Amino acid sequence: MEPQMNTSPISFSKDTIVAVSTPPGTGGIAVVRISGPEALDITGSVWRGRPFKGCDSHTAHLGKIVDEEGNTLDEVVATLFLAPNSYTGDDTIELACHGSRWIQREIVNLLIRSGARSAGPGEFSQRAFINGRIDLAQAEGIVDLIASSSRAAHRLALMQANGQFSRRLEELRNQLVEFASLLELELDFSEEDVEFADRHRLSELADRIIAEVDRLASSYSAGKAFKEGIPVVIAGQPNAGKSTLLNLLLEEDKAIVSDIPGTTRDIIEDTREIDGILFRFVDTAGLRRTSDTVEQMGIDRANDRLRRSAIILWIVDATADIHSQLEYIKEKQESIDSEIIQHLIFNKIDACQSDTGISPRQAENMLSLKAKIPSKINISAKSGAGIEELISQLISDAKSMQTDGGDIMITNGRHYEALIKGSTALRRARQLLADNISADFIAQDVREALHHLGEITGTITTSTLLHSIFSRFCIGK
Ligand SMILES: Nc1nc2c(ncn2[C@@H]2O[C@H](COP(=O)(O)OP(=O)(O)OP(=O)(O)O)[C@@H](O)[C@H]2O)c(=O)[nH]1
Ligand SMILES: [Mg+2]
Repeated sequence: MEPQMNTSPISFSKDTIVAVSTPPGTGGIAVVRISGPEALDITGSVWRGRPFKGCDSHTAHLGKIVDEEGNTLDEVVATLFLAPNSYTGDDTIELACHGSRWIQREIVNLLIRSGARSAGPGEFSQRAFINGRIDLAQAEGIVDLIASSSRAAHRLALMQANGQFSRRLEELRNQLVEFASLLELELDFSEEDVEFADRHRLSELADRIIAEVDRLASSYSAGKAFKEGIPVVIAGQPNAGKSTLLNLLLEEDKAIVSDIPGTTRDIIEDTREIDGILFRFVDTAGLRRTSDTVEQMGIDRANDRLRRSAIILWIVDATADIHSQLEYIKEKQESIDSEIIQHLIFNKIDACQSDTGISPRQAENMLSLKAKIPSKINISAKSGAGIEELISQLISDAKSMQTDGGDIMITNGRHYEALIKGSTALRRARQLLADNISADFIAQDVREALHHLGEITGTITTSTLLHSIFSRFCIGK
């Protein structure tokens, strides 16, 4: 019942590859990495120091790199990782040299002249995959780990890179294999009329697997938000103080502020890490009915971002007509998913004689009941009053998104697509079970589901898929 491995050839050669693994530019030190069956011989031919042959793995050695004329290029520290205990699974040497661009380039060129080949993007990781050191989901986790820019994004990437996500998928695949073997059993005994009891058990198992696949798939929108920054869209009527609030939240003069209504025309956004969570704050054009074509284009963009946000801050100018603003917001909410967290922010409280006179309950009643508007927060974007309350609200919103998705969250679009395809195939199988269709038809859908889940970790791969994944890595990784 295991799916057929895709037999399209994965093109890889067992030659020895070399690249600078540290970022381009000048630094205190740089690391040149060489990996492959000839790594020790090729490096050894330009090395003046203790011979590598006979050295233990995971040891560091001081020596010199010399060119064909015997000129010293640099004094370096060579760290040895012997197969199979290296990142790639092949013999690997990391040369820590002085960080001049010239030295880096000369050492790489010398190693190429001595028999190594310049590595393509992600080629070290691709070898690690081919040698069975890591699976595809782990390799993608490593890319995310390198790019991670907040504690939350780092945690999600690590979970993927260290194989926690892969193990969960493996469990799911095992359950599917069990499902498939139960189907076989039914086929074997179909003459003996035990079908009914078996089908009940099968349906239960299918439901459990579908629920878990769906849970993983549904964690994607939150997972993606944690990775790229949780989109918090600031919206409201012109002059409400949206850009002033954006600048306050970003701690930077990012957007132009003026008392002319309609100052902001385009989307202005940036990220900031707060309490280990990356937020993406988005300022938008003031919402109003307008005959100005350019302003209307800005408002269309604002509407688009509102629909794609995770959190909306509806800014109400407390010094202007509150009722008409709330009416307008209520109208806007019609086209917004009720899953999006929304808050009412009354701004300019410093300029109000008294409180806004509207209780949170009254404000909530005026707005659509289906929307999640847990709070009304009074702030002054100008003086900063109330901003701590707003920020702690945002942090608790983000944390609630995290627990909604359970412990493992997916952050990769490729994994999401595979899970959705897997779930669709399983739902078909579930329906066939309910309709009492013969087991061989059901088995076909189960095989398809196994195929899609296998694509995530690379049990099932094609060379096109591998190429598209590893080409997104940087050179030297
Ligand atoms: N008194 C007071 N004035 C504020 C406050 N926040 C913003 N303002 C003023 O309100 C005016 C409009 O502020 P903006 O931040 O440009 O408003 P906006 O919502 O971005 O406006 P548009 O871009 O036109 O939609 C400016 O003169 C700000 O100085 C506040 O908390 N208190
Ligand atoms: Mg503005």
